[in-house]
Amino acid sequence: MSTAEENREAEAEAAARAEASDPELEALYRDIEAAELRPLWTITEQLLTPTPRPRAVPWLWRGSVLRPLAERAIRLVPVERGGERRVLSLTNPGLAGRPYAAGTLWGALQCLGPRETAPAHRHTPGAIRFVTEGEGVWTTVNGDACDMRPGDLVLTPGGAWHDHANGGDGHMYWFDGLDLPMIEALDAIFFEPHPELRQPVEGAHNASERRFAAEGGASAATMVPGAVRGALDPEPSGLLVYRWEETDRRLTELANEGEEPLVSVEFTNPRSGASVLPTLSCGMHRVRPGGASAPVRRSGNRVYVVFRGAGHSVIAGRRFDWTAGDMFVVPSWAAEEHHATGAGADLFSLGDDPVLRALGVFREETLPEPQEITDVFG
Ligand code: GTQ
Ligand code: FE2
Repeated sequence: MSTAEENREAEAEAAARAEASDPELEALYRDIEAAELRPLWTITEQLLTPTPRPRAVPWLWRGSVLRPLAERAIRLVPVERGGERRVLSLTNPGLAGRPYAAGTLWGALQCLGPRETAPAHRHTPGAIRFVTEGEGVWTTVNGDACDMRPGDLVLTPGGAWHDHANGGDGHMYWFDGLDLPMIEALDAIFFEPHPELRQPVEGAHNASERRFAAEGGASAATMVPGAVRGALDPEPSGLLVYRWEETDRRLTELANEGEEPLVSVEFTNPRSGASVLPTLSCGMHRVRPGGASAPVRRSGNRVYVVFRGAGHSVIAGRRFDWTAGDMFVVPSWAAEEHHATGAGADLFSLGDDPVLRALGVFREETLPEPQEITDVFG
């Protein structure tokens, strides 16, 4: 340390001592606090951090833990009376018990047993469903019954009536993603139960899908390579279901075009090209075996669901090994890179970036070097 630095430090210490022992100054701080005020100069470093400091931590929930717990809940907890929705919410240990995957995102595993119905209701938070396992369930959205199969994405936009009905004899499991914490932060939560357990279904199932096909919906309009960057739309997508066959086809095409270790599509509102909901983006990522995706970090939170395959991700220097059925969260500004083994892997992602992009605060950067792994999760 130079003499100048030593002097400066000594001066600062002396000033702090003087402040601490100045009765007039102490009285000022007491009176400020008593008046329900806070002096910015004592808290500015906590508030205006150089980069985002999310309280949520990188975390992973294993399907091998989630799935048996959901199965036990199917056996023990009724869903129709009192039970409402049988949902296990991903609860990030950094969030002091709040039931959120990240500060802005709700993520959960929902399940239904044979012939069960999760009662109809509507709320201001918007939701997406990504099916992981099972068949026979449809989600009815404003009278349109959307059949759900593994790999399908189903939207229940904010304000839309929705219920989930299992018409079959099997168990069904899917990932729920909601903007609930965002809408809560905006003090804008409204919820309303429907007078009936199931809302009436108008006509044949999958009306939005047929309407979109009849309008000549080119498959290109339902997803774009990479991510939606520009278009903003306060309206959610009118197309309520995105089929796995189409997603798989687009990913296969993209993977065949090049050699990149990771190819991505984002699901889009076919009318505007914007993200599927005004608050939420959904994507699907195919990780080639052997390679490693470029290390990137972004502002905004993401939740991933491993749909197919196995591999690991390095998140903020920590290695998270995963396999199909696992779910993990990448909090804002944590660096992430993905590796797949075997035949490669498909990762579904949920993000809050449409909101950040709309407000002009989204940032993304690629790091020059792969991350050093300092720790292994779990
Ligand atoms: O299925 O309607 O995970 O309202 C959280 C809130 C699912 C749903 C969740 C919900 C739902
Ligand atoms: Fe709901």
